[in-house]
Amino acid sequence: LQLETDLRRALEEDELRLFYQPIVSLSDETLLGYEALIRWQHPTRGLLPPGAFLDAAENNRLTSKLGAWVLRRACTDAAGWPAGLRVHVNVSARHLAEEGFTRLVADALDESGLPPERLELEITESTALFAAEATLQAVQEVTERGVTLALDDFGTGYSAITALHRLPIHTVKIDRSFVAGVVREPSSAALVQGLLQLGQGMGLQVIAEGIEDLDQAEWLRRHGCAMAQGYAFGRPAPLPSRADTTSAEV
Ligand code: G
Ligand code: G
Ligand code: MN
Ligand code: NA
Repeated sequence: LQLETDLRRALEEDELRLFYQPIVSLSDETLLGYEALIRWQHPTRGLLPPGAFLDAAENNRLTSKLGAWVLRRACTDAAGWPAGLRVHVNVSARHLAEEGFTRLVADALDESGLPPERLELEITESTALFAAEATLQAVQEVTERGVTLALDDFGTGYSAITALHRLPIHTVKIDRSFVAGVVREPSSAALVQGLLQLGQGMGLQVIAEGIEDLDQAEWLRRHGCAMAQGYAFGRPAPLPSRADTTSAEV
């Protein structure tokens, strides 16, 4: 497949980039950390979003190569940030179930010097569906080290509750498709309130995703959501210089 070949070359030629999107505290808008989001700086097609190439990597050994690159780069970048800031890294279900995954996380942390408590791995609900023994074992091993797990796109899958039940989840990220309507659609509002209660009732951290305006931010704050992410607080962007990240403002 052409895309696969190109992607292998992109890894070798250092064409992949990590963009970072701020995660903030809703009460005072202080910066808590960043989610790493992959991009491909393609030599002829320009900057490509993950949707344009991640699927090509999902069916073969590229998954682990790409995942390893992301983890190493994100940990190295985050090790240079002020000590309070955490980094969120998206991990595919397939990669998590692979044999070397735990070792890779340990190596990425050791090589970068990033304390494990500053790394959060984002998995999707479907990961719980494939929760094979290998997945559960990997999750156990990394969380024992102090790395935390976030359940991404919370509420969109068929297995949200199963995921919460089976995996040691630390954070849930309420999907932006629900957040979008909180101010104007009673059904979205009810859904988000339910997800907030579920998360809080289980003692989890809750992040609302896809906050695009201040009305949404205010609604979520009023309904007890502590953390948020979205264009209202910052778009995914190349890593700010160290000088920029020494300020806690966003
Ligand atoms: O950045 P953007 O909103 O276009 O991301 C689209 C999707 O790609 C999101 O679901 C996000 O979780 C996923 N994604 C982004 N970066 C990575 C990555 O490094 N690894 C994996 N597995 N998924 C990623
Ligand atoms: O699935 P995941 O949550 O990892 O995907 C994050 C994706 O959401 C990224 O592609 C990012 O660019 C996008 N995103 C982040 N904030 C917003 C937002 O406020 N509005 C919209 N429409 N997309 C967002
Ligand atoms: Mn994510
Ligand atoms: Na999401």
